[in-house]
Amino acid sequence: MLALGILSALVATFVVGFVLHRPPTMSAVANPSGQGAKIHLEVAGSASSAIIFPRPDDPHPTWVSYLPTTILKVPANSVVTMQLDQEDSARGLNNPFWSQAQGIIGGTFHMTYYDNNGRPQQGDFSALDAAANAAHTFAIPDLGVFVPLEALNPAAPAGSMNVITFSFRTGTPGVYHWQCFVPCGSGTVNGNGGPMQTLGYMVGLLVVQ
Ligand SMILES: [Cu+2]
Repeated sequence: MLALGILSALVATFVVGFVLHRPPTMSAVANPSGQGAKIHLEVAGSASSAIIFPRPDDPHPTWVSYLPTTILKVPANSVVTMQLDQEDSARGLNNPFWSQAQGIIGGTFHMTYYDNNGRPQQGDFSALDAAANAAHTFAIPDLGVFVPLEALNPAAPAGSMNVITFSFRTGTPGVYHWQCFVPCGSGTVNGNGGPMQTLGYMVGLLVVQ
């Protein structure tokens, strides 16, 4: 009986810990600078060493990651503003088509970044200057939203981030898949495994309600 009890406890722990494991859900907050809701995420080269929302106990501490989570709850029929603090280096897009922003209000994203001399700059952009400079993308295919995220310039001071902001409109309630389109899963087949297929890293859900 004791052995059976222990076995049952181990199985239950496994099921809860691995099979049912899901990243937490983060709800959008009221946008402090205007209408609608806002989501603030960090994009890091490894989950454990992120600057703002590090996950030191992450089961995959070296995986590229959107942090703190990739399950995002936003209101229906409203404007959602995203702020993405991007600190990863260049990985490059396989398809240069994705270096063009699509589906965002006004057609442009605002970005603070660092030039080749390590000086801070900012501007509004509709695309990256080169597909090779993409670190990741934020894409919600069913909403037509595609935003390339510029890599941090190697000349930037240590601990810097590009801050990328843009807005899009949600429609009817539903659960929409979102993901990165840069094959950034280092060490997996064509870079498309691992974090590219796992909720909480380069794949997420947009819960519109
Ligand atoms: Cu990515």
